[in-house]
Parts: sequence; C-alpha cells; structure tokens
Amino acid sequence: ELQFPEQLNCATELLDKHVQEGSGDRLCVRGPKDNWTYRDLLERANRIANVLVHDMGLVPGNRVLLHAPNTPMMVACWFGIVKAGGIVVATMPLLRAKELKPILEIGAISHALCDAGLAEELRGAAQAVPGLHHIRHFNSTEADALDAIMQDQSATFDNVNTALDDTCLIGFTSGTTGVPKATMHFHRDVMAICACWPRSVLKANADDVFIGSPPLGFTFGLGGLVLFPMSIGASTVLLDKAGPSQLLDGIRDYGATVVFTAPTSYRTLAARGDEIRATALRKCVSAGEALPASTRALWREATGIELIDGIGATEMLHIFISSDEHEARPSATGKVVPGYEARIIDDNGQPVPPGTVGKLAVRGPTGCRYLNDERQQTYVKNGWNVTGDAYLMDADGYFFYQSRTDDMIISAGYNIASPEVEEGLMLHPAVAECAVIGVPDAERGQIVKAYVVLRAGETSNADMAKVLQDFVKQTIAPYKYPRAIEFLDKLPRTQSGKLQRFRLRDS
Ligand code: 3SK
Repeated sequence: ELQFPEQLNCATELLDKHVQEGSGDRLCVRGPKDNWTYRDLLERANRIANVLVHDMGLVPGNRVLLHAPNTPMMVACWFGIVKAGGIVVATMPLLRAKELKPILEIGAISHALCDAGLAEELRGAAQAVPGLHHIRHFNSTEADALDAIMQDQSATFDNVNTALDDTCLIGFTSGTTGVPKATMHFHRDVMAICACWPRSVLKANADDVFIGSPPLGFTFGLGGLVLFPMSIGASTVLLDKAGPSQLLDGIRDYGATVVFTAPTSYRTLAARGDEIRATALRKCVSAGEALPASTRALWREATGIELIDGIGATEMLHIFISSDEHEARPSATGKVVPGYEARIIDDNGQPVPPGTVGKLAVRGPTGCRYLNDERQQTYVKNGWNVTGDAYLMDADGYFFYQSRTDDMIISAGYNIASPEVEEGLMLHPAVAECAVIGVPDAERGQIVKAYVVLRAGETSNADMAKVLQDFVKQTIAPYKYPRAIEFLDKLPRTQSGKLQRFRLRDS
C-alpha cells in the first residue's frame, strides 16, 4: 500500500528535493543544446513559475497547454506549471490547429507555453477558442518570449501547497470516434507510477542515462524520459527528433544506458546491432504497441539485450503489465506490475478462466478519470478499468495480447482513430466517400489503409493516391496519413446503409 502525505506537490518530490538533499550538481536533463544539472533545471522551473504567476496571471487549478518537441525547456515549463499549482496539458508536437482546437476546448485551457517553432498551429487553433488568453512562446530570441522575460524573474519559488489529490496533469488520448478524451491525474498518481513499475521491473539507478523517442505529450514518454529518471536522481537525454538513426547517435554520444521506444524502432535499429553492442545500453523498454515475439528475438540476437515489454494506458498514466528482462517470455507482455491487479473478463464483466480470451481489466493506485466524458461509464466498470485490448492470461499469470476490441489503429506506437483520417480525406474535393482501417504491417505493427470512392470524373491512380496522402498530412498530424490507399467503386454497406468495416478487414 502506497502512503503519501495529504499535502503533496510532485514537483517538490521530483525536483526540489534533489537540490535540498545535496544532489543539485548532478546532471539532470540534456539535449543537443543544453546540459542542465538538477540545480539548473530547478532555477529555470522557478523562473517560469514566477512568470506564470506574476506575468501571466496563473492561479492554482488553471490549465496550461504545453506544446513543444521534447527539449529540456519543455521539462522546465512542465515543472514551472506544476510548481505554480497549474495543470499541465502536454500535447504531441505534430498536432495541427484542427487537432489542437478540441483539446483547448475540452481542456478549458486558459494559458499556453508553446515552442516558437509550433506557434502557427497554436495560433490557428486559439483564434476560435475564446478562453485562451495568455500565450508565451519559448526557444525564441524575441524580446517578449518566455526565454527573455524569465530572466527578470526570481530563481526561487515557494511551490504551491497542493493536496495529494489535486489534478496536476491532463493527458489527452484519441478516442475511437476521433473525439479526444481528457484523462485527469493527481500529484499522487505521478508519485505512484514512479513507485511501481520502475522499482519492480525497470530497476534503474542514479547513474543510468535515459533516452527515448516517445513525445512528452504521451504519458509513456513523460514517465520514461522525465518522471522515472528524476525520481531516482538519474539523467535524461531529450531529442527533438528521435527517429531510429538519431536515437542510435544519441545512445552513443550521451552514453545512454536505458532506452524507451516502440517495437517499430527496435526492428529498424536491430540492423545496426553491432553499433548498439559498442554502446553502454543495458535496458531497452518497448511499449505503445504490441511487441511481436519475432521482434523480441531479433533484438536479443542483434544486441544481446532482452527487451522489457509493457502495456500501459493514458487512462492509467503508465505501465501496469510488464516483466523484467529475466522473467520475460516470448509472446507475453508480462505479469501484472506489483501494486496493480489485472484480470480477463467476459462481456458481462465476469472473470474468465486462465487460457480464455477476454477483455483486459485493471485496477491499482492510478486509474481513469475522464474529464466531463460519458465514456467514463464504459471504461470503468465495478471499479475495474476496462481497456480496449483483448488478452488472455495463462496459468502462470502471464498476459498475452490478442487484438484491440475497438476501432483504434495502433501504428508504430501512435494511436490513430479511423474517423479522424476519414474526416481528413473527406475534405478533399475529389473524395466522394471513404473508410479507413488498420492493416497488419511487418514494420509498424499496423498501418492506416484508406478505401476511397472518388467523385465522378476523377482518376484513380498512383498520382491521385499521392495527392490524397499529401493532403491528409497537411490537415492532421502527418503520422496519421494513410500509407495505403485502395480505390473502390463503392464501399460495402448494409441494406440500411451502415458501413461494414469488417468486410474491408477481411478483403
Ligand atoms: O502502452 C501504452 O500505450 C502506454 C500508454 C500510456 C502510458 C504508458 C504506456 C506504456
């Protein structure tokens, strides 16, 4: 049973404490342009907290959009917001104005800290959202940028005395219908995830150097690349671009020992196993998408390192099923993480015997609290969080992924809702109707495939497919574009006109 004090600010525990306890000179967060110690990060976070309060009028409980690629400055902003009692809403850097707008609306965002390079998309979204009054840009040389005005603020700040169950972050997750869901997490949830999976499965130490690819707007990245290393006084490397080759360069150049990325990236990097063997890498975490047994074996053979697989959810904040490198079994995600309980249930919510496929349900110190969303009733049933995954558990308590139970497409670790891609395609004047599904792919797990019916007079050929792909990339986050397009004369529908996605899947 985890015990936390009634008054708890997770920024105090993860950042201030290291400096108070004499570890201020240890390296904390690094990037291509920065090498900050815990003291450097603390001073910057304090200045930002002062800007938020004194210049931007933030009061505890205000929601602050944090829109940036993974950089040390993004981490300073994250802690500045939490210190000031604000609620961080960190978003994926690739999101377009169209995708940011519902986040601003659902999240009732009043303030934003945004990387200057992403200002245009935020401006586009903010125009239509009256509640967002206070925006500051960073990583900029402008006189009114956060970088300049924080210099005039004090480098000390008394953290707001938040309660353990005050919300400190809202994680957005794409709903299967394309309408994003906001999940609220408390200060104690942040401390709970640091106390569970990292201690019982990851077992890293203060000399480890963390690195990885998931954006901090995805709680997989926030935990793996910020909260977990900082909870043990380790250092972390943030790369704003973290494709496989940049990741390998980073692992080598910074002497990284712990990496977080998705199976797709491990499959690509396995081809450079000899180079990985020459680095200090010792722990490799795979999550965000199901890990095929072949990828586990490929990585072990190429590098000599056994992958640590895991499944988590934005709703649960982080990983709840996983096994360390010594207990891993081929094809299994792992066992339930100590502190959590997991079971497989049938359609009536009743547990099924080992070896039977059903829905994965989980409960523990963190759990789903959607903000103003009726989907809460579907996700949480009888106190159990019912995920969208079909699993089976064997007699030894190992959990084996089978499939999704909904229409979510998971490609290279990204969650993509079919309707969102369909909507993006439908905006093109040549498209009469379309349907989008996920199809298996050796490289990315699944890819987005669109079936498109063109308007009369339009020509279905490779050029048209390319035009539509480029169009979607301009409208929504580029990673969601349909990598495969097939043209049809008409879509399969029931007599009442309902789209039969399963017939596309089986075709
Ligand atoms: O497995 C996932 O997709 C996940 C989601 C949120 C946080 C952590 C993880 C591993």
